[in-house]
Amino acid sequence: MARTSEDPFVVAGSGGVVLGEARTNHEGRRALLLVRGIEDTTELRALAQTMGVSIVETVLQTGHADPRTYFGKGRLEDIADERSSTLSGHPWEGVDLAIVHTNATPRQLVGVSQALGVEVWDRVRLLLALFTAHASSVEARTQVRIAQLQSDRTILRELAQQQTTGERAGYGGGGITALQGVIANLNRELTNLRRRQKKHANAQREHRRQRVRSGAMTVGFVGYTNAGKSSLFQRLSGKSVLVEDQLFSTLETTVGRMEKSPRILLADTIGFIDNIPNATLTAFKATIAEAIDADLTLVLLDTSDPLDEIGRKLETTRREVLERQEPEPDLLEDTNHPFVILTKIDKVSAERREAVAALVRSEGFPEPVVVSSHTGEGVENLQLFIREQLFGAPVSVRVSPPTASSDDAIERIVSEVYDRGMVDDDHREPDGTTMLEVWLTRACQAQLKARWADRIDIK
Ligand SMILES: Nc1nc2c(ncn2[C@@H]2O[C@H](COP(=O)(O)OP(=O)(O)OP(=O)(O)O)[C@@H](O)[C@H]2O)c(=O)[nH]1
Ligand SMILES: [Mg+2]
Repeated sequence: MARTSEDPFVVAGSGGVVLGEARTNHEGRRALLLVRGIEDTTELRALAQTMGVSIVETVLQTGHADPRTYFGKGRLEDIADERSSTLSGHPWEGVDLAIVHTNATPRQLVGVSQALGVEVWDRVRLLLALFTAHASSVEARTQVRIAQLQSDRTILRELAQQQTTGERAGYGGGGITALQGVIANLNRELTNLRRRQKKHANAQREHRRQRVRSGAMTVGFVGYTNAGKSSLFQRLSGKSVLVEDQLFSTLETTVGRMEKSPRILLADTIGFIDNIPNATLTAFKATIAEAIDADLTLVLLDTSDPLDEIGRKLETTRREVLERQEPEPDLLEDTNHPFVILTKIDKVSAERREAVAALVRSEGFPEPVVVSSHTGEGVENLQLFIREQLFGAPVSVRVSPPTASSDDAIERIVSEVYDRGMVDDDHREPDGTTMLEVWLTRACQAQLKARWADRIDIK
């Protein structure tokens, strides 16, 4: 079926509003980038590049953004004329997408699309298209679709509004009734997706509870996208996950055990980026919760980024972590203070590491831990750091032979210690007395002491 510029497909980008299908591959598309005023477009370009979309030209317009069309109607008409009259070989040949360098209002998206006659993305719709392209698990697909539908709905409502006020002629021949039908379908789909997501979140929460009951501790890796979270996760857990030099490779949470530390679970998750509207973020809440409501949250920063970018990313990450931390009294004993890990240190000089560490300290964080997932430098130190944060220093446990009042076999008590902590050293004396070096939480220490008061000694 041919689509006209009245069709919400054109406005709503990859949303698949009507048919429930989403375009996931944008590789090879050609786009114009519309920029209002002097702005740093590096990040948006990186996002476009990650999707294989080439920006053939940046069109600049000075002054403040126009509330209806971002660029102003006259200027957009000029651009539309130039696009429709391009001859073969012109850089604009094959352009079927315009990206506006802002988080646009629905009104602006509709306005620009109408004037140019091509699909229009703003920063948020670009991100949504990217998420849709990268979502591989059911969990990720569900949350991305929710975010996309929410965004589409704002545009459809804008179209409906324009029709009722007579600003705009009928929609695809069906007018306002057709549009309302589309919105109603969309609402139904949203309700179903939310129900599915909630079920999943509940299941995750139950898993977490079980883990806590079994004496496991969780370490969450959070940070800006491309900070090196999945690489470090892989290095520490030995579990294979997707690592790529692109933004938002990871969209879901993966949990794995830290090698040689069976009681410690690591959680790799989706990264952060500046300025995503709350509605979009809410869709990802359940996924990130796993890493943020962990016993220990590690904020990863790419040491090879420019200093001012590191400062900005640290600020974004801190805000996200604080805003999302949900106190769950049945899960957490203590508040969870984030620590900073500086990644990719193989890429920078020693002076540079120090400069970044100084910046982190000046932001009020404790001394950062430095690490390279590629060379392995600092990995052992980080493992030790994680253990110390979760368990405190290892303790010496002495288990003595049975007495008149307590007749449990030594082996019975020793195996309980093994169950609850991580044993580094195990030494047995001829009479069976056993000396253990163990990483044990304070709570576990107290429980063991209470149960075998005269048989167990912990220092
Ligand atoms: N030189 C160097 N590169 C690294 C290191 N760790 C990660 N990288 C590279 O950085 C890029 C991003 O790494 P990922 O581990 O995918 O980063 P992420 O934080 O999981 O990224 P998203 O999931 O996309 O948010 C990849 O190209 C990695 O190879 C490191 O220690 N040294
Ligand atoms: Mg990742």
